[in-house]
Amino acid sequence: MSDLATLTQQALDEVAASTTLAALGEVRVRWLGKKGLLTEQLKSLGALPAAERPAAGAKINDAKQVVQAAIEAAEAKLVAAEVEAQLAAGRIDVTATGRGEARGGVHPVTRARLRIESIFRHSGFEIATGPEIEDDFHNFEALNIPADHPARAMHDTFYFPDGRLLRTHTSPVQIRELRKGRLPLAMIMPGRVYRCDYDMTHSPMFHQVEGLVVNENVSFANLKATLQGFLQAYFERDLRTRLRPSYFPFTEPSAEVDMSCVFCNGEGCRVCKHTGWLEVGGCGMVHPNVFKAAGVDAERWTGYAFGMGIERLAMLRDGVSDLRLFFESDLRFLRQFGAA
Ligand code: 2NL
Repeated sequence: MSDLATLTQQALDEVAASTTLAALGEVRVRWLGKKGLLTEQLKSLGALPAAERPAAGAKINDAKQVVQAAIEAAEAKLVAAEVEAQLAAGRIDVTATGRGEARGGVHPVTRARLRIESIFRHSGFEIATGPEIEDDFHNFEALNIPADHPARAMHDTFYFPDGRLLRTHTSPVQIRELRKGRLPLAMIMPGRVYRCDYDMTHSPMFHQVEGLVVNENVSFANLKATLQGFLQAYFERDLRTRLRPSYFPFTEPSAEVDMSCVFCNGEGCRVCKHTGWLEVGGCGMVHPNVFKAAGVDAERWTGYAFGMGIERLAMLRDGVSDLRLFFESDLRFLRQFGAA
């Protein structure tokens, strides 16, 4: 029985050396299992004289108890360590500095529209909006564009099966406002418009801003002054404007609006094709037929109207050379405007 102490110490050493619960389980089986090394000692009791057996048996059971207790203590430690490790792995430092949030931003076309709205609002214009799905009357008929008019083909209109359409300009909003009969008025109508067209300089959806001023004795000179004042405010510099005779069914007389080139100050460069001028829109005096369709007394009231492309204004101010960049949602482009 002298080697019982040695065996016990050996078992305790193995318990101490076990660094995992699995290893500890193996130690338990090796020493305390049915065929364990300490359990086997009980079988050797038969070789002893009967008088010595009880004392020897008690010693073996004591040894088993010591090893059993050591295993349980080691097991408790390993379980506690495992729980600690799991907690540490899932720990969140609530005092850590945040990574910051991507805040998003305003699209360059929207920024241009807001800038345009602000300038006109400061000179007494109201801002009106209307539906993007329109009917033939508001988009064409009331604007002096009858069914057989070549301007209809020009507009490349998107039609719905029921005859309604995506508005090709924001003029129908002006018809809706005129029909409310609240005169005099000074308004701009910004918004999305649609034409079946796509290349370097055309997008099937783009933005337009139209303006309309109706009062007694409104003149072509008032129109030119408004456009000149707006363009100077928008581009933040002195520039010249020029009205070139043109044709629109809804205005008479009609003109194209040119401004001196903002890149060369009218000297001539690649952007203005060496003319010194950039075309930025169209305008004219409201045609009597438009007033008639809108229920406005053309004998008493006069009006001017104009239209400009918002993308065109944004491109010229921000130096963007391809219209399509506005519609591709490329963050490398958008981030240059503080957007996205
Ligand atoms: C352009 C030309 C223009 C108008 C729009 C208008 C609206 C009514 C009556 C008369 Cl209700 N005119 N709008 C007039 C002249 C030109 O737009 O080049 N736009 C981008």
